[in-house]
Amino acid sequence: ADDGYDLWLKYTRIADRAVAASYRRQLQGWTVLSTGATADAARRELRRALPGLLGETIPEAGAVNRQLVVGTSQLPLLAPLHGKVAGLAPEGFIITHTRIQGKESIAIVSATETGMLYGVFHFLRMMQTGQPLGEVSSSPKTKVRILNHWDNLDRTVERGYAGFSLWDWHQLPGYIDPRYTDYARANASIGINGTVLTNVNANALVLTPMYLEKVKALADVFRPYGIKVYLTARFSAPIELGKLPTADPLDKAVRAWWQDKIREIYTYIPDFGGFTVKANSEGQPGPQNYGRTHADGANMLAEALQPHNGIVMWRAFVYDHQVPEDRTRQAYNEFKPLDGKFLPNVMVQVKNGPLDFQPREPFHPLFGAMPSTALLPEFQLTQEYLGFASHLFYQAPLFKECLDADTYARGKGSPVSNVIDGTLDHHTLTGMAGVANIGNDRNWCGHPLAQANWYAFGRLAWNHQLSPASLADEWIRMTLHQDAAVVQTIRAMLLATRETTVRYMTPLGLHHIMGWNHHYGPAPWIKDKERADWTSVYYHRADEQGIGFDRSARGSNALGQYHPPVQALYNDLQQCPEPYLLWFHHVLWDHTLRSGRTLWDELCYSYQQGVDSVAWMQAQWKTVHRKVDDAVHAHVTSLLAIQYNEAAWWRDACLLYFQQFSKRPLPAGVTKPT
Ligand code: GCW
Repeated sequence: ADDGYDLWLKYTRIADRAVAASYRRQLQGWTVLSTGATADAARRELRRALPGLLGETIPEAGAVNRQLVVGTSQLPLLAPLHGKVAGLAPEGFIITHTRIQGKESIAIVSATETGMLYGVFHFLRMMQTGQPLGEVSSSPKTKVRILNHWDNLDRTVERGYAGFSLWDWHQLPGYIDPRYTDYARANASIGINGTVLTNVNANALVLTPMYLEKVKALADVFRPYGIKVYLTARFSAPIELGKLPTADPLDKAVRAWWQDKIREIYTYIPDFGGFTVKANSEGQPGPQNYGRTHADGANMLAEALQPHNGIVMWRAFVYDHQVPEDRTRQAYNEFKPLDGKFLPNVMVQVKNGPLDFQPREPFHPLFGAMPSTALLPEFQLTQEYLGFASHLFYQAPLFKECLDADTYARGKGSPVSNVIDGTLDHHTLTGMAGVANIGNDRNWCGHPLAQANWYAFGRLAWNHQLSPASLADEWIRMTLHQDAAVVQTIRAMLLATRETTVRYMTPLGLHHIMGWNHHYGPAPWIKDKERADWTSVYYHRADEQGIGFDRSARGSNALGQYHPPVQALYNDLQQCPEPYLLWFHHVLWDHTLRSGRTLWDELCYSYQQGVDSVAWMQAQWKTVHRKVDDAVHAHVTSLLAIQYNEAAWWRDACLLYFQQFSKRPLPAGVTKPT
C-alpha cells in the first residue's frame, strides 16, 4: 500500500512503453560532472529515479553517445553553454540537446550548483509526466521561496493538522532523522529555497546556544539542497535572554544585544537566512510597546543582519481589538505610511487577503500601496479555515486569484503577481511565503491529497504563470496515477474544491463565521464582547433587513484603501462581483442577484450547491477505485464522507441561524434541516 511518504517523488515505472523506450534511447548513460554536496544530491536523485522510472539501471558513464550530462557552466566541458545560462537568474537552468566531446548529449546546466539540482528535478518531472525531453530554459520569478513552519519547540504545531513538528528538538543534533533529507528533496524538487523553522508566535529560546546547535544540524542537512534556514525572532528576546530592562529598538544596549546575537548565529550557520517577525499583533511584543514604529523594529534587525546578507521578513498581519476600526483596515493603516522607511533587506510579509486566510477574500490592499517596499505575500497551506486536513481543498486557484488580481497601482495591468515578482516597482528582493501544512504524519500533510497544496505553492513561487490545472495534472501523474482518464477525473475534482468549499462555508463574500478560536465548523452565532474581531456576528452583520459587512464609503470604507478603479468595481452594489458581495456590502434579503433570485434564495442555493458538489466529488472518486492505490482510495473515501456530512452541517447551521433574521422560507430544492 502507498503510505504517501514518497510524495511526488515516487518515480513509479513509466507505464507507456513507447514513451519509456524513447527515453531509454536518449539515455544510454549519465554523468554529473560537478563535485560537492549538491552534485552528490543530484547524483543520488538520478540513481534513485532512473531505475524506478525505466525499470532498469542506466549506467553512470560519461562520454557515451546519447548521454545525460549534468553540471555547472563553470566546468570547461560545459563552458560553451555558459552564454545560454548567463541571462538567467542564478538558480535558473537549461536543459538542452548538444554535443559534448563529440557525443550526442542532453545537458542540464546552470550557473550554480543549486540551479543544476533544480534542472535535474525538472528533467525527472518531465519523465514522470511523460513529456518529450525537449529544450527547457527556466528561471525563478521570485528569490525567496519559503515555507513558514508554525512549529513550537515542544513539537506542537499551531494550526497544524498533520501530526507533530518534523523537528525533533529533543534528539537534535545527535540524531538526524533521514526524513529531514526527504523534506529537503521534496522542497528542492519544486524550487523552495528557504524554511522558517519556528512559529511566528515565537519562543526566544530557539536563539540560545543549545537550540542553535540543533538549528545548525538542520541547516547542514538542507544546505546541499539549496535551502536556507531562517528563524522567528521574539521581539522581547533582549529582555528574556539578555536580561536587559527593555527591548526598545532605538536603545543602544538592545541594538548591541541583537548584533551580538546575530553574529553568534552566523558562527553556527554561516548562510543563515534571517528572521521572520510577528510584532504587536495578537499579544506579541513589538516596537510599539516602546512608542516606536514597525520600521524602527524591522530596521534594527535588518541593520544587524545586513553584514551577513540576512533579511528580515516583517509581518503586516497586525491588528488590535482595542482599536475601534474594521480589522481588515488595520494593516494598511499601520504600514502604508511606512512605505520607503524600511531598509533594503526588509520584506514586509502580507497575507493574501486583509482578514485571515478565509476561503475567499479580496486581495490585500497593501499590494500596490507600498511601491518602495519589498512585499512578500503569505499564503496559508495549512487549512486553518478550510476544514483542516479533513476537507479536500486544492488551493492553487485561491493562490492564483490573489496573484492575478489587478491592483491598478500603475494603471490597468498591475497584478499582484507583478508587485511581488518585483517587475512593477523594480524590486530585486522578491519572494513568496507559505505557511506549511506539513507534520510528522506518515503522508506529511494529513489528507492524502493535501500534498498538492505544498506542491502547487512551490511551483507557483517559482513561476506564478503556471496554471492550477497544469499543476494539478503534474502532481496527480507523479503521485497517484499516470493514466490520462484518471488524471482528468481527479484534476476536475481538485479544481472544483475551492468553489465548493466557498459555497458550503462562506458563499457570496461571507467570512469568518467559523467556530470560535479553533476555526473548524460553522458558528455564525458567535459573539464576544471582549473581542468583537474574533467573532462571527461582527463579520456577517445579519439583521432583519439583510446581511453583509458594508465596507463602502457608507460603512467602514475599507474599500477606500484600494486604487480608484478597484473601488469602482466593488463600490456599486449592482456591479460588485457577487463572490465579494457580502464582503463589501450589507445587502437586503430581497435584493435581486444576477441569477434573478433574491439574496436569501441565492444564499440557500449556494449552501445546497456546496453540499451537492461534495456528493459529486464522492461520485468522481468512486470511479477511480482500483486505479489509485487502495489505501489512498479508502482514506480519501472516508475523508470525503466527513466532508459531505460537514458540508451539510455548514448548510443547516448557517441557514437555520440566518433564517432567524431573514424570516423567509427555504426555497424549493434546498434540503430542510432535520
Ligand atoms: O490565522 C491566525 C491564526 C493564529 C496565527 C495568526 C498569525 C500564528 O489563528 O493562530 O498565529 O493568524 O498569522 O499570526
